[in-house]
Amino acid sequence: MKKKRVPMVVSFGVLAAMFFGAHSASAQEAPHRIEITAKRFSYEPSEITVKKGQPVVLVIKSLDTAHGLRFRELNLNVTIGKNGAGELSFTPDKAGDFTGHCSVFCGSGHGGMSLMLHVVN
Ligand SMILES: [Cu+2]
Repeated sequence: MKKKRVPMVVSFGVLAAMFFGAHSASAQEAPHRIEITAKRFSYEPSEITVKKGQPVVLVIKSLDTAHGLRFRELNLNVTIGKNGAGELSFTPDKAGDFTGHCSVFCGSGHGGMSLMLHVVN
């Protein structure tokens, strides 16, 4: 009896590993959500790292006035209303460092309001 059971347990284990392996592979395709807060005149965090080829959603919330976030090189821009929120969904296709700037004039420190995006392989 025991001799017959062992191969069945092994093959079930292999099937389970295949199933869960495939399942976790598709779970990795879900966008990576990164929450960012914006307030005069900075983003928190001010630096983020994402993986090339992995879909990402940046969720930006304003804690005060209207702001925005633009990555000129990546052709991305979102504007956020007063105390509002906005999202940037994209899949980075090149590695490098990209600086995002606030795209809505928000006061005296607006020009220096930036966020560093690192895209790694
Ligand atoms: Cu601004």
